[in-house]
Amino acid sequence: MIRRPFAIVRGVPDSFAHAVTDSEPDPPLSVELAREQHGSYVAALEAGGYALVHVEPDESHPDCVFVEDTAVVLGEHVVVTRPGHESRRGEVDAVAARMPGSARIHRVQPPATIDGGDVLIAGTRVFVGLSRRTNRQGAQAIAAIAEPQGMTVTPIEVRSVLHLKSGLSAVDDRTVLWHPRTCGRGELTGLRVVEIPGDDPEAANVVRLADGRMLVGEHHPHTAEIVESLGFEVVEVDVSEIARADGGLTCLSIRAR
Ligand code: CIR
Repeated sequence: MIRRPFAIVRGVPDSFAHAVTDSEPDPPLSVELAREQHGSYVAALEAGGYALVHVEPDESHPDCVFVEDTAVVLGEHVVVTRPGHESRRGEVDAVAARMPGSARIHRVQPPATIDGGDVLIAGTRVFVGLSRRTNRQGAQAIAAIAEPQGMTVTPIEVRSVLHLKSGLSAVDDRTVLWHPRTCGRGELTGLRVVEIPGDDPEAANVVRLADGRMLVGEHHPHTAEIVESLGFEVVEVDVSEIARADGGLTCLSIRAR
C-alpha cells in the first residue's frame, strides 16, 4: 500500500555518462556527482513530506533517472507514456509496476508519443507541450483520461526548450513560473503567470513539496527570491550535474498528492 502524497524516484545508473544530451557535455558527465546530487534531492522530497517509492536504476537506460517522463498521474489514473526518444521507451515498465495497486493504468499507443516533462498540471488545468518529444496524438491520449475527470486539457507549442516544464512549473493550483523561451504567455489563460528573468529557462523549473515548501535549484538565486516573495518557504538543492544532462528538478520524480 502506497500512501499519498508519494514520489517515485529512480537512481542514477553507471551508464548515466551516456545520457541523451543536446550537446556533448564537456567535461563528460560525472556519475558520482549526479548520484550525490540525486541523493540530496531525494532526501529533500522525503523531508518535504513525500512517501518515497524507489525504482531500481537500469543500466541499459542511461536516462532512467529522469523518471518524470515515463508516467503521468491524473487522479486515480496513470498514463504510462511512450517517450519521444526511442532509447527511452524501455524505461516505462519498471515504473508502471511500482504504481499503487489501486491505480488505473493506461498505456499510450503508437503513433502517440509523450514525455511526462511535457505535462504540466495546475489544479484542474492540464497543459501538454507539443515538443520534439510529445506529439498531438500524445496530447489527445492525455485528454482522453483527464477530461472525463473534469480537467481541461490545453495543448501548447513548446519553443526552444526540450520540454514544456523545462521552463514552466506550478507553485500552486493557479500560479506558474514561466520563462519566455518556453512557450507563449497568452496560452496560459486563467493562470497567474510569474516571469522568471535571465538566460536559463530551467530557472523556472521548481518542485512543490508535499508540506507546501518549494524546492529550487541552488544555481538559480533569482528564482529563490521570487518564490519567497510569493510567500513560499524555499528549500535549495544543487542539481547542476543533472542539468548538464538536460534535466531539471521536476524530471527527477513523479509526484502525486
Ligand atoms: C533526455 O534527453 O531525455 C534526458 N537527457 C533529459 C530528460 C529530462 N526530463 C525532463 O525534463 N522531464
